[in-house]
Amino acid sequence: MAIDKKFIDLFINVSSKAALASSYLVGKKDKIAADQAAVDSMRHELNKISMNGQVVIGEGSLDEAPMLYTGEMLGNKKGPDLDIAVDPLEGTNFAANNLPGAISVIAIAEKGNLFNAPETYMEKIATCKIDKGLIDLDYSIKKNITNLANFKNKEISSLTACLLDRPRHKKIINELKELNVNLKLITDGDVLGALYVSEPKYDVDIFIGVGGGPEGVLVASALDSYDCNFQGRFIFDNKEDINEAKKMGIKDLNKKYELNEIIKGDSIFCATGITSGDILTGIEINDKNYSSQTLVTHKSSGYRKIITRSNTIKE
Ligand code: VTB
Repeated sequence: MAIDKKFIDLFINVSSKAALASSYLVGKKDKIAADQAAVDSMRHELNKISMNGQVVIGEGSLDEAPMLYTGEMLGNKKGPDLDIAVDPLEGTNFAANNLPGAISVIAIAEKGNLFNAPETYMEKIATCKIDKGLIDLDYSIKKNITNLANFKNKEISSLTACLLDRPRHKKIINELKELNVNLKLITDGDVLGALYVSEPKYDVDIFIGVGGGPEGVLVASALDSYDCNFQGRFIFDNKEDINEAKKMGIKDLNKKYELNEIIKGDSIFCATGITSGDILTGIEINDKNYSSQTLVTHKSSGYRKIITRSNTIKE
């Protein structure tokens, strides 16, 4: 079964409005307020859609977050059963400090097809489409990079790796430097970080490292539509997370998840720029109008586009 194309427009509207709501708080040094504005808008807009939606990745659980919590039902119940993953404001630091790369993200799949990710860290690796078995989280950096260079018929020194700039990545960064791989270090926002591998124009050959698990699932849905390669492994390193994982039915805590285990079947992914970055222009407001840019994918129709829209701001 496919998700009807008419939903593409509806979800572009959801992420654009959330981005607009958050944009009023850009540079105001208040991450929580910027996030809350995006959350409130998303919830309001999602409830207008004819669907029987359920949040599988949201803003925490019911007791922690009043809105868009995992398990929350959304929509008017007069439509298909859908799984919904949201990150209303990905890059809260970017928005609070008016830095490039804040986005509003939503991904949708048919019920039961989107992995219900625990809120833990995840080891991730993403590249363009490659031959099976060429890149693996269990290989050394050297093996992955050499295999990728051979596959792309490129010199190792012309490859670029994107990673979150974190002390936990010191070893990987040093190994990449020794190999002469170019580095693109990002301070936050690893949804966009992983998305760089989707198109040659972004000039990133591999995304690697440890980031948020929910962000991994979100980006996997876009990478699936781009026919890219993604592997993820959750990190359960404390009792609480281990218990949570068990409650969620995860039996093998060290399992490596391939793309088709994270997202199955059809999906729609929308990411709207809040502040401008390498991939998306942020919200621009002119008097009573605003323009937004959204990266959209729809797996079954092969739709992959950056859509620019101008709309009137409703009071
Ligand atoms: C990433 C990134 C987020 O958190 O998942 C990262 O996508 C990972 O966590 O934008 P740490 O900051 O703890 O390393 C963010 O940077 C912030 O949620």
